Amino acid sequence: MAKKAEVYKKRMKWFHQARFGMFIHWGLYAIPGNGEWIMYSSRIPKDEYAKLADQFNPRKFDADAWAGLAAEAGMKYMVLTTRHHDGFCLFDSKVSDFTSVKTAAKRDFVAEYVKACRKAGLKVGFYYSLLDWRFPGYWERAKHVESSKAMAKQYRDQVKELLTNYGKIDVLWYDGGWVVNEVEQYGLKDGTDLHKFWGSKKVNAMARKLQPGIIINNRSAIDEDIDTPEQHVKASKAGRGWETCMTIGDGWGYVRNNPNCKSTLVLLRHLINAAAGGGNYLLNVGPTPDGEIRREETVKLRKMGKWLRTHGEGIYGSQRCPLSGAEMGTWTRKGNTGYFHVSRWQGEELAVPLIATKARSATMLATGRQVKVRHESNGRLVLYGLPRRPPHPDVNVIKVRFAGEPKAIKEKDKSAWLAGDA
Ligand code: FHN
Repeated sequence: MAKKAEVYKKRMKWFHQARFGMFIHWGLYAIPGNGEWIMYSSRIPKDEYAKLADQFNPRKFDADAWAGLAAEAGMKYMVLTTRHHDGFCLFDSKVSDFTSVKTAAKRDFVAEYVKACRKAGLKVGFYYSLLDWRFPGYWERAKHVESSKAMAKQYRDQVKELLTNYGKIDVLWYDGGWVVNEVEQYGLKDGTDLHKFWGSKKVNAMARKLQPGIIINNRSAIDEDIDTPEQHVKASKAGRGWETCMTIGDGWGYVRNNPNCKSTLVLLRHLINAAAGGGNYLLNVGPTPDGEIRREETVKLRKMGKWLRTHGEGIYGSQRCPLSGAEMGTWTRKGNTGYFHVSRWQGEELAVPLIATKARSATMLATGRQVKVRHESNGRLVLYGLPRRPPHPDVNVIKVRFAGEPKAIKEKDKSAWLAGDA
């Protein structure tokens, strides 16, 4: 057991340090411009949808520009949809003609992406959908048994191609490891045996043999290395890696009219909350049919990168922190140092309750200037001598050096604070 835990800890080391990655959903679905589910949502017949491959020739695709933006945003790894549910591959495959190499583009976008990631010093992640909507056996297994088997075989063959043909790969990001009506069609109560249909235990063992340090997510019907909450931040149990994935606007793939974009502050809060729980934030972009990342996404990612250059100390490699900042902010930790990420700036003084560990000193990360500290009854830590106006418009970080690992006070008598003698 100890050996397995040691191997896992070593595998996860860079991931915990990284904290922040770029998710990229890009493929034929960018052409209609209403997200990556368009083929199913509009029930576009397979042959009609396949004609999009004749138009897919993105002249502005520049993998170095994508990787450059990710690095500028402070991201440390990237995950690209090598093949989504529509079955179209952005890589060369011996088991499919529905690829960007064998159609209009005549390019292996995955190869260009991998080269650019490495050139930018980023870790390389592959998203791969086990399911493929083009197989009738995905929808009606009983009626199309051979088709469902062929779909599972395609998965096994293509993961082998992806992990053999492109050098060192750091993350295998599975998706679509579910099936339709799993109880009726497979007699499965909760999908726990679904890995038998896919053969994912054997595939993942092969993946680890081909790529010894690879991190595999929990979406091939096996838990593997990391949990993957989607569009919300939810920390896994201590010791278990996890990564929340989110979009900036509506849809993962390109959505031409996309008014519902999150603010930079909201995106930063998600990153901070993930770091506070010891997890990562995989933030998605959906490039245009021509291969460009939209301005709405670029602007926000650049702002996040600028913030991280001054405030990233409390994010990269941060640990879980038991301190509560209530609605004022969020704590992360590194050893005996706490980082209080404040997005509601009160002014020259700020009092944070229920802190058991004595604070020795504090500084503002944005300015490097000292902040005065005072402990009061019921563990109230008063931070004062702060600038009246927030140095950064979105989130400001107060770095607090504690006398030991910061611990929280558990309120025994919920009324004690009223008299100030908790
Ligand atoms: O169906 C996919 C969806 O298109 C998208 O790829 C997300 C990203 O995690 N995963 C699935 C929905 O959970």
